Amino acid sequence: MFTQAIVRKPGKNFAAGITSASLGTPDYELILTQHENYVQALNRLGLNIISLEAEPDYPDAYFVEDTAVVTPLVAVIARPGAPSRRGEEDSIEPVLARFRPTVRIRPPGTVDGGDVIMAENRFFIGLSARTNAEGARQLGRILKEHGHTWETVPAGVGLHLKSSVNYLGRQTLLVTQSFAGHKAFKAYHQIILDPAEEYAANTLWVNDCLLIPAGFEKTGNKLKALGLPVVDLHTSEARKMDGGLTCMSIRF
Ligand code: CIR
Repeated sequence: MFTQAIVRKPGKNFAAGITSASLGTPDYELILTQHENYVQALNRLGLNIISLEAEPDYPDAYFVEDTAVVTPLVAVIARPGAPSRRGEEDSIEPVLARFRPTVRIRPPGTVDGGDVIMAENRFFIGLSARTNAEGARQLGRILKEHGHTWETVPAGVGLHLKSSVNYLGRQTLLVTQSFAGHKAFKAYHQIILDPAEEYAANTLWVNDCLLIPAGFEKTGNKLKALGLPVVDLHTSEARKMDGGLTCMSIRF
C-alpha cells in the first residue's frame, strides 16, 4: 500500500512545457481543476498528499513522476533527459530524504521516472529519448543492491515506457498493441488496449484502485472486468502537454 504522494501544482506558465501533441492550447484554470480532482482522488485512496509549490523556472515540473524512482527501501533521484527539465529534481530530493535514503543518477546518465515500471519486486526501465543506457545501468545497479531485479525495454513510440505499458497489480499489465506479446512481459497477464484508446495506457494503479483517463469507454470496461474499483479522471489539459495520470505524482 502507498501512504504518500508528492504532487506539484501546475504553474501559470505550464503551457510553455515541452509537447509534441497538437491538441490546442491548454487552459490554466482547467488544468488546476483537473489537477485538484486528481489530488483529491489520491487522498481518498488513503495517501497523504505532500503538495509542492509551482516552480516558475520549470513549466513541466508538475510532472513530478519523472524526477524520482521510489522503492520501499530507497529513493533514486532521477536526472531528467530533457535539458529544460534538468534541475526539477533538486527540490524533490529533500522531500524524499525525509522518508528514504536517496541516491542520485549521475551524468552522463539520464533517467525519467516515466520510463520506470515497478511490478512488485521487478523493474522495467524504458530506453527512450529521455532515459539512456547509462542512466538505466546506474538505476539498475541501485535497484539490484536493494534486492530488485531489473531489465531494459525499448520504450517504443511513446514519450516514456509508461506511455505504453503500466502495471495493474496481480501480475497484470495494460499494454498498447505494439507491446502485446513482447518477450519482456511474457510472464504477465496482458490487457491489450484498443488502438483508438492507447492514451489510456497511462492508467494508474494505486492501493488496488485504478485511476483511468476519462473518455476511454472500452478500456474502462476491460478494466472493470478485473473487479477493482475504477475512477475516471479528466486529463485533457495534461494530455495537451504529453502528460497523464502517472506523471503527476510520486507514490510510495
Ligand atoms: C515532458 O515532455 O517532459 C512533459 N511535457 C511531459 C512529461 C510526462 N511525464 C510522464 O509521462 N511521466
